Amino acid sequence: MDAKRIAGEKAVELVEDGMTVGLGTGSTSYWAIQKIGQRIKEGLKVKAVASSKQSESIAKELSIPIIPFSEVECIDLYIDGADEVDKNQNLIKGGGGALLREKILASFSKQFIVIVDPSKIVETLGKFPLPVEIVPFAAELTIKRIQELGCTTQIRQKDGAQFVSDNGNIILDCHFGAIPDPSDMNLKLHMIPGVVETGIFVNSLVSTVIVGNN
Ligand code: A5P
Repeated sequence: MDAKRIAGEKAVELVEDGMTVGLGTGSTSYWAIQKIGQRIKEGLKVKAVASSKQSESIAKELSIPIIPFSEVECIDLYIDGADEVDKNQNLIKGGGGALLREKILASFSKQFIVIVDPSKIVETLGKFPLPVEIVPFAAELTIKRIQELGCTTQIRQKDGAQFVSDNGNIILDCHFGAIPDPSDMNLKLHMIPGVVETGIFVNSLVSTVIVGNN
């Protein structure tokens, strides 16, 4: 079986009746969402919140009850993928462009379960371009400040047009090569006005990393 599927389905074993579950975004989370849908058909009683419009629509097709954030008291379990996981369980996320909503969910969850295939495990973060969400206003100036931190940047495109996040913002892919101190880089990026969120998820947000092996 596909390693992403193995990781996604393993994480869903942690889901229990009565929980509010956070649904991640991407091709690994897809399998977790499918499995939750299957367990609901078998009688599991949960509510869910989604980290993206894409995951919300997959969940709705599977009749997973999605509740508005105004009704969320806490998220018991948030299951999501990652683009890189370093030896200290710091992450890069946002390959799908949903990093802001994903970080909000991770920070409000009692447990954040990261699901990956072995290719995502790295010694040091940064080979994968770091996604940073920035506001469109004066984006050129914000980008200059980000580049001063030692990276080259690309404004994310999709289907020949500028990618727009679910929050109406730009995603800037930042090529650092290596990010030896993820926590420090996250802080430095957050100091720049115009930066909304970064794809660095520091290890204090992470409860468990499940690596699927096939
Ligand atoms: C979405 O914005 C991302 O954070 C994904 O969780 C990440 O890109 C992993 O995606 P895959 O599971 O598709 O590799």
